[in-house]
Amino acid sequence: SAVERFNEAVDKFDGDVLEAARVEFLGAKSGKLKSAQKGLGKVGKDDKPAAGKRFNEVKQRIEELFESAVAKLSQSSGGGPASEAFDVSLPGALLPVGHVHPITQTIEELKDIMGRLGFAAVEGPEIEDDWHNFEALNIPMEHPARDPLDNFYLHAGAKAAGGDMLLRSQTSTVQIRVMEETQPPIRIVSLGRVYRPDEIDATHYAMFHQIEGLMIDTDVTMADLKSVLHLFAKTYLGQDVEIRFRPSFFPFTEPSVEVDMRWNDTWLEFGGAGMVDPNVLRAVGYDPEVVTGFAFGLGVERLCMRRHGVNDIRHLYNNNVRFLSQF
Ligand code: FA5
Repeated sequence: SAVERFNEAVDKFDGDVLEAARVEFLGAKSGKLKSAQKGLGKVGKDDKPAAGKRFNEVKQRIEELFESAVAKLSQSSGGGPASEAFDVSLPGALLPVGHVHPITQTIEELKDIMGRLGFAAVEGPEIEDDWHNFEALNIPMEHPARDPLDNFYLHAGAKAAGGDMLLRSQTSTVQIRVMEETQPPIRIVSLGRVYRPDEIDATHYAMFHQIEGLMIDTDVTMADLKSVLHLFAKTYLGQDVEIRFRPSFFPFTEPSVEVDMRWNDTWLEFGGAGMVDPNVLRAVGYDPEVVTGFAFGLGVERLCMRRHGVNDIRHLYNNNVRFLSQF
């Protein structure tokens, strides 16, 4: 019966059953071995050596059973009965939980806002060729925007047909890629990284993100651009935000504007916009007599910083957990 009781404890993986079995057989006061030991005193003189020997064998066997049961129960790892011994009601150890980076959060939110305005999110490559970053955007060979001091060109070996490869300096490249593959009407946004060897300060970084919007259809006007940017800004920054267009120049839009937003009494530049230049429409095989469109490109970091009151772009990229865990 000792074998059965100790096996039962092991099968059930139950320390209480094991303890009860220990008390029953090995208990110092009233365990079965103890009473057997007491019984030895009453055995006749001739039988004593044999009885003593038998007692010691039984005692040793039971002690072995007990020790092996203890050993089995203390192997708590592994599957099977071990998981039954795991106390699910114990509070777990709290591990530090990470945060989605504020720029990633911003990108998701901006995508969502533009999605509700009917703009589908698309992506383009960060390593671009001359055609998509410059040529098709009406930036000819001699244009200063191509200056090696203003761009991250890849090593001399990385040439595409017609020019050097580079890290894209603007998400406007994606406009070209989408128009090359799709016929109007088009309504897309593209959010992603761009690279410029700018001097780093509170509002400039050498890698940052832009949100690019593009709408092409038969009679898109500047009024459409303005109302889309208005809705976008109000949804992201709040109903109090004001928006202002200043005349500007971009090779790929005509007319072009700089987009400022006023919030808490200051005007801030967020990006550029305009009506897609007929030369760009022609470069992708559209007829500018038939379709028109607008495009805009805004700095994602600037939007995020404005919304959350971050006063230095470097905070976003220092990987300081005390900063990041606030988002
Ligand atoms: C452009 O990049 C144009 N592609 C925008 C555009 C798109 C115009 C479509 C017309 C039609 P710009 O170089 O001004 O424009 O940059 C746009 C925005 O990116 C800036 O207003 C700013 O918010 C952000 N930006 C520019 N440089 C940096 C930088 N170094 N660090 C952080 N943000 C920057």
